[in-house]
Amino acid sequence: MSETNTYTFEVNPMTCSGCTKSVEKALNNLGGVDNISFNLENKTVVLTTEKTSQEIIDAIGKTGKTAELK
Ligand SMILES: [Cu+2]
Repeated sequence: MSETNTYTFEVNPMTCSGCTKSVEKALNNLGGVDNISFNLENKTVVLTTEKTSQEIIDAIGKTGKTAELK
């Protein structure tokens, strides 16, 4: 079993439910990501994953957004 970690990322731009949907889709396509929870006010996403934080940043980057580990 792989080690899982919980990370918080700030994502920009993230202004509406369309943004969260595209990020969520990218994370689901990546796989190995659970408990995805968005906060639009803080522009953050919290998730649990066996991936590295860099893999998450790269996956979110493919949506044209930037992700920064908090
Ligand atoms: Cu949006």
